[in-house]
This record gives sequence, C-alpha cells and structure tokens, in this order.
Amino acid sequence: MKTKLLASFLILSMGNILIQCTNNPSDSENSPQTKTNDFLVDSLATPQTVALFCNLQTLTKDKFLFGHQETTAYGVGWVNDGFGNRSDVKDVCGDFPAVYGWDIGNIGHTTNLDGVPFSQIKLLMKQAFSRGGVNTISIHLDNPVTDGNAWDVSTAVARILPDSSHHKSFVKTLVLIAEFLKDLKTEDGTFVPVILRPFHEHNGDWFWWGRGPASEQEFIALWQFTVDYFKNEKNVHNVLYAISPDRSRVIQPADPGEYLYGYPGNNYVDIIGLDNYFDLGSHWNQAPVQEQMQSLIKSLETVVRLAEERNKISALTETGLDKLQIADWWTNRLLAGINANEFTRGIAYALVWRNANTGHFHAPYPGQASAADFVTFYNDSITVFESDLPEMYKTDSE
Ligand code: BMA
Repeated sequence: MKTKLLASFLILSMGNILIQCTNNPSDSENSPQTKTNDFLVDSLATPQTVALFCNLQTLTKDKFLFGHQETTAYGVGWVNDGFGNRSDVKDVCGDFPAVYGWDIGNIGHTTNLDGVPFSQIKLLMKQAFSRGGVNTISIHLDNPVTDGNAWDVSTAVARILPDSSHHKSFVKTLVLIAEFLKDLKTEDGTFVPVILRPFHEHNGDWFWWGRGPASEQEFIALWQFTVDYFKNEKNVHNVLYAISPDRSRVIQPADPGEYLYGYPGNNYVDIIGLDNYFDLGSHWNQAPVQEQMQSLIKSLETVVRLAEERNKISALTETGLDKLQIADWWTNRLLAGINANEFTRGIAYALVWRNANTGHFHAPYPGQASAADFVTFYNDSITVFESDLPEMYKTDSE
C-alpha cells in the first residue's frame, strides 16, 4: 500500500443540494431546488456523481488513477475466478486498479461482445464501487441498421436520427442501455456513478458512428440526442459523459482543433478523453521512439489544456501495448509520458485495454515480460491504485 492521497480540495454546499466545485462560478439564482449542480452535463446528477467529478478534477492534478478493462471478469488463462476478487493486475502488484472499464456492446443479449454476462458486469461494477473504485463503460454497439457489429460501417447514423427509418428501433436500444445504467444500484438505493464513453474513437473510420461512415454533423446530432434522451426522457442521473477521439487520426498532436472534431459542445461533455495507443509502441506507428514520446506528451498536454479551459476533466480513456513486448513499457513509455510535466500530469486517469488471452492482453500477468516494470510503475508516487484511493464519492461538505 502506498500513501493515501490527501483531500486537498474544498467543496461548498450551496443551499440544500447544489454542490459546487471550487473553481466554478455560482449560478444559484437560476438553480431550482431540484438542480444539484450547474457545471455537469446533467444538472440533476446524483450527489455521488457530482462528487466523483469534483474529486477526479481536484485530487488527480499531479497523480492519475490506473485503470484496466474488465479486470475482475477475466484475465490471461482464467475466467470469473474468485467472483470479482481476482485480476491480473492484482496477481502482479497485489492491488486492484482504481478504474474499472466495462463494455456493454451486444446489449439486449445475455453476454457482452466478449462473453461476459451482463448480470455479472452489474455485480462486478457494484463490487468495484463498494471498494471505492471508479467505473467506466464503453459501448461497441452493433450497427442498428444492419445488425452487424460495431465495425460494420454501412450507413447508419443518418437512418437512426429522429424522423428517420430506424429511429424507433435505435431508441429501443437506448432504453436497454438506460435500464442497465439505472440498474446499477446498491442495496441502500445509491446509484453507482458511471463514466459513460459512448461512440468512442469517432474521428476514426472503423466504427459506424465514425468519421466517413457518418458526417460530423450527424455524429454531433447522434451524441446530443443520446445524452438528452438518457437524462431527460429516461431520468438517468448517475452518468458523467466522456468523449474520446483517437490519436492515430490526429495529424498534428499539438493542434487543439483536431481533438474537437465532432465535439458536441460543452453542455454535452464532462470528460475530454483521448484513446492513444499510437504513440506508445503501436505497430501502426513507424516513428522513432523519441518522436512517439514527443507526440504522446503533446497529445496529453493538448487534451489537458482543452479540458481545463472548459472546466472539464481530461483522461487517457484507452491506451496500452498489445502483448507488452517492451519490458520497460510501463515506466519508460506510459509513466514517462504522463509524468513529463505539470500539464501531462493533469490527466485524471489512464485505462489499459483488456486481457483476453496470451495473444491479446494489455496488463501483465505473473511471469509476463513487463511484470517487474509494472511493479515499479505501481510503486511510483503518481500512480493511484485501489489502496491509494481517497473517498471519491463524498465531498467535504457531506
Ligand atoms: C477490441 C478487442 C476485441 C474486443 C473489443 C471490445 O479492442 O479487444 O477483441 O471484442 O475491443 O472489447
């Protein structure tokens, strides 16, 4: 266990329920009693959801939470072993990650697209919450027009927007997602806060909602409709909304405008994320290591600045090196990039992708080539794992 983070933040309680992060202007005159905040996408977000945002924003200024996709559901060589008490990350460093990634692609079926039962995902999410961890959900959503998978780039967005041929069936899928989110409730009735990351990597051309298969305006309309539908029609109030462009389709990593392709507006985004495998040894990137590191640093600086200017959070919403054949990847690539300067350290969390099998994994397992380096990464003072987590769901005023 490492030193716990100190709660170096101040949350003001405005009237009965309006919670305000320190650096936000007060808007109490326009705040009806039902409003809990005036800075999130959802002004009715639950107190725990508001607290999660405020704590991520203030507590991670010079640290970052480490995350791993589906970490307690399966790992290399095991599935659902120990009912949520096992994770390859824990097998290697003795601690759970602070952030738990999940995917609800294939919603409406029994299991998600990687074979994890939805009922189990819910249990594992509640368990992560009870441990003080942070849950985030991506959705590799099937093509709603063809029923092909997320990578079926047949025209879809134009056909699912309001007044289009497949709108009604798309809304049925949104209802299933909303029900899933609202089902994330503890025994005492507390909704588990979730960082929802729908329609990810939208500046790439590989998903049906991406650039090319859909126009920028169509994407923005899809995002706005989805968010409005969840919060206004389905009363989903346990969500922070994260957008996550992919670095591989950014030509100039220091150009802020490139990350704003398809940006649906400040009222529709809480977290400005970045999916960046590209600068971290991806086989798609032939640039020399030093150049990759410079680009990684620029990309992080840019999203951190974009988020700070908008009073949002930034995060490395997906990263990793598949098969981890660079033994010092954790310290000399990922940590070196995030720890480069005060801006890069500003990201709230970094999540590595899943551990499916020995041919597809992004966290080490015992005996794997990068395992020793991962322990060094774990012991570094700026990485936050479960045992380092401060209380993320409460504020000083509670
Ligand atoms: C991809 C791969 C796939 C997986 C999908 C959704 O990056 O890991 O094997 O099905 O994500 O988790």
